[in-house]
Amino acid sequence: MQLFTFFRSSAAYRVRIALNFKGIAYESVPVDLRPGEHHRPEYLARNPQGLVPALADDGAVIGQSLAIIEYLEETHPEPPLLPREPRHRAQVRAMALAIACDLHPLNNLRVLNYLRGPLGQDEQSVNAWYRHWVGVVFAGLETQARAHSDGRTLFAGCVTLADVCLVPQLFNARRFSCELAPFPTLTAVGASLETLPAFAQAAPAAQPDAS
Ligand SMILES: N[C@@H](CCC(=O)N[C@@H](CS)C(=O)NCC(=O)O)C(=O)O
Repeated sequence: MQLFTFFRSSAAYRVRIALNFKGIAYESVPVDLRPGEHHRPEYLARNPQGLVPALADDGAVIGQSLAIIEYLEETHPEPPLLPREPRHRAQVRAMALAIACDLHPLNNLRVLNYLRGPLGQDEQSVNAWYRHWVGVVFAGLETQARAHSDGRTLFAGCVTLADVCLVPQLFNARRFSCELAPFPTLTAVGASLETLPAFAQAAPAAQPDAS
């Protein structure tokens, strides 16, 4: 398998955690977002959406981190990233999707660049936008986490898809100096998860393209 990745990409970070957790060997192919390598024709031929990550496996290329992780879950079911019970799976997916669908797209690089460029917003306004959406989504997630977490993971002491989404989003929030004190459950769970090898080895600073 080849993972098209950028060390600081939180969506790629999710997939790196999932690959490590399941013990799947892969080759890391860096796509540097800073000079816009994701807009180059050779990358667009692989992922027409022009975003990282993308996973190449056996001749197929898959985009969208959650689609990739679901694919890994189906092809490599052990250890699982979703609980067995349908209701529990739905609760885990609900927390993961709050991050991946409601929060992350609002704060993505191309959205921030559109605020900075065509909409003429200064850095202070862009940061206010960023922190606002982190605060809104994390507030709901903190309440969900209090209902389901044992303090070590988001759901019942098992590492799940929700944890895979949480840790990269906490990394992003810290990079943008977001206020995290109102979210003690999320930060405690994040600190606990970061000690696990699958998470530590997926961290941006541990990647070959980190700079
Ligand atoms: N929903 C997509 C989001 C992918 C995404 O937004 N990737 C970011 C990096 S975290 C990216 O490639 N950004 C490039 C840009 O915005 O120009 C997924 O989960 O894979």
